[in-house]
Amino acid sequence: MAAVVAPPDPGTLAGLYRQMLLIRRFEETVYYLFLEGEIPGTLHQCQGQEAVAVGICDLLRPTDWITSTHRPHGHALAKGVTARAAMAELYGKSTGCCAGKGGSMHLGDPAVGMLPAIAIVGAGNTVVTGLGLAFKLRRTDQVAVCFFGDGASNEGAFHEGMNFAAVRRLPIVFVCENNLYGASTPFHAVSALIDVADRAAAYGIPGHVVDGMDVLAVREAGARAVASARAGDGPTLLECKTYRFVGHSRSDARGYRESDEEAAWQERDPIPRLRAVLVGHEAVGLEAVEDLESEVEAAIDDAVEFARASPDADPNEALTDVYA
Ligand SMILES: Cc1ncc(C[n+]2csc(CCOP(=O)(O)OP(=O)(O)O)c2C)c(N)n1
Ligand SMILES: [Mg+2]
Repeated sequence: MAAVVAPPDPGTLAGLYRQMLLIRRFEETVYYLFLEGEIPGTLHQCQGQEAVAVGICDLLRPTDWITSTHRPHGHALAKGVTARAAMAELYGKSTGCCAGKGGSMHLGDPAVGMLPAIAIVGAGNTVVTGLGLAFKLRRTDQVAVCFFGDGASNEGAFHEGMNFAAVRRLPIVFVCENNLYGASTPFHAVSALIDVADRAAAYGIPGHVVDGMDVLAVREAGARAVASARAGDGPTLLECKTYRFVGHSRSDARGYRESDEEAAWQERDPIPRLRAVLVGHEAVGLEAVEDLESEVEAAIDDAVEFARASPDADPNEALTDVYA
């Protein structure tokens, strides 16, 4: 099949690397801040899965929308929530993207086209059809993307959402991040099919398996799906095979996984993979990559300082933005 996006120029490649690294460093930083008791609640982190959020969101416009899950940090940063606003939200500060009222599992901001994340597994798969239907009725060319996990693909809402989107030819891309586990349950124990993508056939829409550890592969497959949705040709299901390098949530010691399996996926880490391409690129090179890495470090340090210095969420604001 012919490519629908031009091969990424050096600026685009550097941008993809920067975004993935920003997400990785954000996650690594909040991991320690949480253990030190600075960040309340719990965390579901996405180290290892960065290529999916970044490869897809790079294709979207600010006016396109995404839905996300209990594991939303990467989606939020990739769609344009700033590191400051995301960090402050995790701290429960009034400067957070939801004024500190949502925390980790509800990151989002309508201003950048991200519905605050929904932690009910599979719920986004029907909510996204409301976005898609609105875009269609208003005759805009906006696209909605629904990020969800392999576990969500066994919820009724997954099937309802796909069926409704297919039958109404809604401008939606369903992006399954198949990280092999729903909490501690391996996908093969709860699905007779190996590939979630095969389920698309039941709804008469295209379904594709994508290497979710390769940001360029995700971007290429995503471009086709986004273009098709924007052109009015209806939804696509993309299944990105990926892996979370960390536990399901902060209390998970990962006893249900073999260390060989973890090591094999670590070998496919999408970040060093793209770094090698950039370092070897005649128009980029090591020095530019190192500059970019320093920038990311500074952005994360700045986000932490900003969050620490911000005021707590205001109890008087509890009901603001809750009811229309
Ligand atoms: C309807 C519902 N059932 C159960 C849960 C508890 N729960 C939270 S995350 C999760 C696993 C989800 O797995 P998956 O969809 O593969 O996403 P991943 O955690 O791998 O990103 C479960 C069972 C929930 N939040 N919502
Ligand atoms: Mg999963």
